[in-house]
Amino acid sequence: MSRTVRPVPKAPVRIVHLGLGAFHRSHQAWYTQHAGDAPDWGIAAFTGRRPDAAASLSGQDGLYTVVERGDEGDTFEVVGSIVEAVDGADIGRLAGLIAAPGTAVVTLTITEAAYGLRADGRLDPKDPGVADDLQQLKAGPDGMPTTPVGRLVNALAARQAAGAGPLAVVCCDNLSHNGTVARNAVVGMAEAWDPRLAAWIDANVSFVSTSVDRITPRTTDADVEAVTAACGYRDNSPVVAEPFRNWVLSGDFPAGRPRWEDAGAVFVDDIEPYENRKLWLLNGAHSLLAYLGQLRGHTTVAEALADPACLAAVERFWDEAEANLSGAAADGADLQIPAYRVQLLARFRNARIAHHLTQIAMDGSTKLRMRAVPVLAAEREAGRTGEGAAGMIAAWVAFCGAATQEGQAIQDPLAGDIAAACALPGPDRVRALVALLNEPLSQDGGTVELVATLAAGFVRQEAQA
Ligand code: CS2
Repeated sequence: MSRTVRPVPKAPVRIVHLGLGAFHRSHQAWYTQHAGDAPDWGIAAFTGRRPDAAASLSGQDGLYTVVERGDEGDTFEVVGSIVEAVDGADIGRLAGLIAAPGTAVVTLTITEAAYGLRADGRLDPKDPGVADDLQQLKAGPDGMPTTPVGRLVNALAARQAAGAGPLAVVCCDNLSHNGTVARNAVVGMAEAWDPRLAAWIDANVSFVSTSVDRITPRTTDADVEAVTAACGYRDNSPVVAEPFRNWVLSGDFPAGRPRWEDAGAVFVDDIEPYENRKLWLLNGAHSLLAYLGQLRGHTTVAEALADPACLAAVERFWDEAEANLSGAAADGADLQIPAYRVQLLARFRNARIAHHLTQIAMDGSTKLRMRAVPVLAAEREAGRTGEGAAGMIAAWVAFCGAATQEGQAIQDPLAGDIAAACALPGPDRVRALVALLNEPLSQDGGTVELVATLAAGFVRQEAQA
């Protein structure tokens, strides 16, 4: 067992993170701990959807165990790079830290759905969170923005006022062009509040794009017990993750950054090929398994992949994705797609990682826009049916239909629209659901028909099971 404990004294806060959850702790915090200059880079992490995570971590001085769970067994490491864990509602502390000249980097894992953007990538002023936060920001010092983007914009205004200089915002959510998405959200909200702040952000804040990867299921009570048994101490907030990890980054760090490359992070000029490889092959297969697997009665990724029908659907989608992926990076580096696929199957088959399909199924409308739509659109453009990508959308359509019929809530930012679409008769229902993912595809009669036929097949299979 390897145990690395935080150097004493605590590293100074130079990174502020929004979205303190399991993935941040198994990924960016792990990389920061393993950077050669780790003693100079402490993280202050603010909670998002789980405010209790701050209290739990603070109770153990920010320290927690990363359980690296391989096929063969577990290894344990204490990570100490998070030096402050704060309830996200504490916008005063957030503004204070972001206004501090020593703060150089802001990292984000706020979920794909939290950027409040329309399908065209611009700020959606009708998004309830965006609309409410704009009112809060306009209310001045008494305002209490509640979305991560609203809170960040509020804090950047404090940095502008303090004259603390430039910094980098590093988006670590699974979105295509995630740096641009973050920029659109932050600058869009600033523009609607105070155009001078928007101009300052444009001139001083760089938005770094990244592709992040490490399978990190939700921690269970059994995981807590396993750490107690193996390590002899009680950790209320361990994180379980697969041994594999990957971080590709592209962009400027005007105020510096940790030497994450010492821990294996890779810095590139053009991130798109890496981003598409990961989003389409890994995340795409995940979403397909989440919907088709649940329809076929499976609970975890490993279980679903052991079902030949699910595996065949994944392979069909991967063949299409691969046909539309560039096999080389801008510098000519071979992206080794066939080997990447083989490695992914092994990662998914790690049965010691219980990665629940319900966790992946959340926020499907946002995820499928990035995971299925680009492949389907490219296939249609090439004059092919796109049956593999259509199959992922069909599995989602069938899943939404079944959940609605059974009266189960769908966790999705568009849950209301999904419910309204599911109430429509057959062909209209499929068209309306596809339109929530991509309007032009919903106008393509062949695609809608294919999705409808595939979705009907998925439902029938479940009924027979
Ligand atoms: C998953 C991802 O929940 C999901 O949507 O596809 O969280 C996935 O596990 C990570 O991106 C792996 O790096």
